Amino acid sequence: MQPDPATTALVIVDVQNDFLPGGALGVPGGDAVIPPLNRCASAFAAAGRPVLATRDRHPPDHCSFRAQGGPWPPHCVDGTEGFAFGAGLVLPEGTTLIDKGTRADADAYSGFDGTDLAARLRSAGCTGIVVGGLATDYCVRATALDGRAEGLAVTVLTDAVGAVDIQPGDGERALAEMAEAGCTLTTSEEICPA
Ligand code: VGL
Ligand code: ZN
Repeated sequence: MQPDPATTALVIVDVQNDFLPGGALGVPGGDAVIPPLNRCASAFAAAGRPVLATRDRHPPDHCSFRAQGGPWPPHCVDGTEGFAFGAGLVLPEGTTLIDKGTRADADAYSGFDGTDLAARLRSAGCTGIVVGGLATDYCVRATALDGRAEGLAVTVLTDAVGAVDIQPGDGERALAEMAEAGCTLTTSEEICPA
């Protein structure tokens, strides 16, 4: 089932160098998300549908970093190369950027957490989102689940997400959880045929 084109936005989650191979928290094979996301971004923009891109944007002393007692190595520190979008990602003109995790004392996996993403979508008349990016088991999961909690129709592009998989199967479990919460799992081919 195709999402209603008139009211659906594309939300690209955290396709940043630190989540790509070679990055501080690199997702194995993570660059495979870029071609399908580029294709969908271009198709959404051509159809006049909103494209939004989230960024993990941490200060150097962020609470999620090990030095502060958090679980992660330093990553996506504002202004660093790791914070930058992957070089191959092509965001259409007019893409709305959503920064999260910007406060030292609070983490934010979800693109909705502490941001104006929900308000932006509402003001654009969106009742649904199509989600892809990194990482399946963290920020994609949290964004998709929060989208459902916001009452949005949520479609997750299974060929345009990649998992950290700290425990083997984390990505697959996250996808199952998203489906259980009412997200539609499909491929970029279904939504944006090549
Ligand atoms: C993420 C771990 C820490 C993500 C962000 O974007 O999935 N994962 N910060
Ligand atoms: Zn982070």
